[in-house]
Amino acid sequence: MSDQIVAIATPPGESALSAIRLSGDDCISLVQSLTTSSIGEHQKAKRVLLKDPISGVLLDDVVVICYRESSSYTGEEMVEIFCHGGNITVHNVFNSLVKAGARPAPPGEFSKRAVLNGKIDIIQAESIEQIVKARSSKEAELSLQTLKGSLSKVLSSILLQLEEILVEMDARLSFPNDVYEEDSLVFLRVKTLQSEIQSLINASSYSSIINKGFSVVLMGKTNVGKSTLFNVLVGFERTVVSPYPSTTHDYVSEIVSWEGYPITIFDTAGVITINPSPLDEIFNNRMESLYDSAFMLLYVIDAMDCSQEDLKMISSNKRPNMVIVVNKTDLSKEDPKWLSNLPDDSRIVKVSAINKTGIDPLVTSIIDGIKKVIGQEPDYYVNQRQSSILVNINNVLDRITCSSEPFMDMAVEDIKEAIFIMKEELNVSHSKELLNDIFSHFCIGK
Ligand SMILES: Nc1nc2c(ncn2[C@@H]2O[C@H](COP(=O)(O)OP(=O)(O)OP(=O)(O)O)[C@@H](O)[C@H]2O)c(=O)[nH]1
Ligand SMILES: [Mg+2]
Repeated sequence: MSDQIVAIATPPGESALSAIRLSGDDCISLVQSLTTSSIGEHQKAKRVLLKDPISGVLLDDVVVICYRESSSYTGEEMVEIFCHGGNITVHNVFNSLVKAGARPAPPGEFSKRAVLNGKIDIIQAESIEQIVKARSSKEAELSLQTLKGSLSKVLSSILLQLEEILVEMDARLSFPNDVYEEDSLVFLRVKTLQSEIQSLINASSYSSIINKGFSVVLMGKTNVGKSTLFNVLVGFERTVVSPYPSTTHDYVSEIVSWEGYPITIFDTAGVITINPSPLDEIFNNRMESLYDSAFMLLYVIDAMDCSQEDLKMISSNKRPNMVIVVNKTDLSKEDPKWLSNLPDDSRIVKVSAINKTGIDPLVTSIIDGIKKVIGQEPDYYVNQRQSSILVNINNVLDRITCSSEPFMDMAVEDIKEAIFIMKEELNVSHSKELLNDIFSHFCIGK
């Protein structure tokens, strides 16, 4: 028997529609007690009037969809009610459902039930949360792959291989007189498996980069056109542009999404190295830490006015992810002479921010920089929790593969421990505490 739970599944505030979800035995009858129209047909949308079960007051004109256990999200009887949005009506409907006997669901309760009823595994449940919280389309795309089972499949295959290795090791201990290949070959299989696990751990750093996003910082002397370029890149007049030096103080940032990558672009105060005032020093220092933590630096120079100072700053901030942006090319017909003084491996893009020319090659160069660093895109999203468990498993397996002379009886125990961690913490079986911990981070109604 599962009790009936109810939650408002859409965020609060004014909106055309709000959704309420119910799950649990006989929850269709519970909703039926609020309407005189007959509901209950599986997966058929039905428009009905809902009334409070006690006072009989009209609550709302809603659309109801009922689901039978076999094809519902939770694996239990479910109802979804689409009512008018806003702050009042949806709460009235929700309160009446509670009065009729449903219990308000804590965060993640629906997904927890889906896992307990075998509709999805924990990895898939976590990917649903990642889809909901995704900050870029890349993150959502990867999480969707994980929901479709890409990561669960790889983990199941690793578990299967561990179990096969265990059988093999057990046989050698139980029947020592049988003829086997050398023991070292079994230990080699463990090593191969570890590199598979390692590639999942590597995928987690990809996932975390995709989650955090990439910071692209504009740097350069005052008046070279950083803010003009910033406004072009972010697509609107976000920051003030003027012909007066030091227009931008401090920094300004905006998030853009190019090819699905979340990118935060920073416009900064121009660097003042000659006779800086105490205030200039404060801004210079503040910008320094931004340059240091940047994923990519766009060093902007004025095509008509490049000095030794620029060359000095380029070489002192040099890093693989640096693009030298020559701006105001509309003012000079020929390439500035000092271009040849830049280091040979400099990536140079010529633009005119004011005329919006050369912007596409600059964007391409930023995206290429991102792709180069993140390398091969995995097929799944591996979150921090999953990654630390995988690191744990690899540490356990290291006891076998890092030992100069591993003993078979001790190796069996290590493999058993690795299997236990995989089953307990990653997927196959699950403790109640683990479920509670994971699902407490979920949204209400998920
Ligand atoms: N001709 C031309 N002028 C430009 C271009 N980009 C910017 N400018 C002009 O250069 C001046 C300075 O531009 P900003 O974008 O404020 O320069 P900045 O680097 O942000 O300056 P600070 O905030 O003072 O450091 C303004 O008058 C802009 O109109 C360009 O591509 N061509
Ligand atoms: Mg500026």
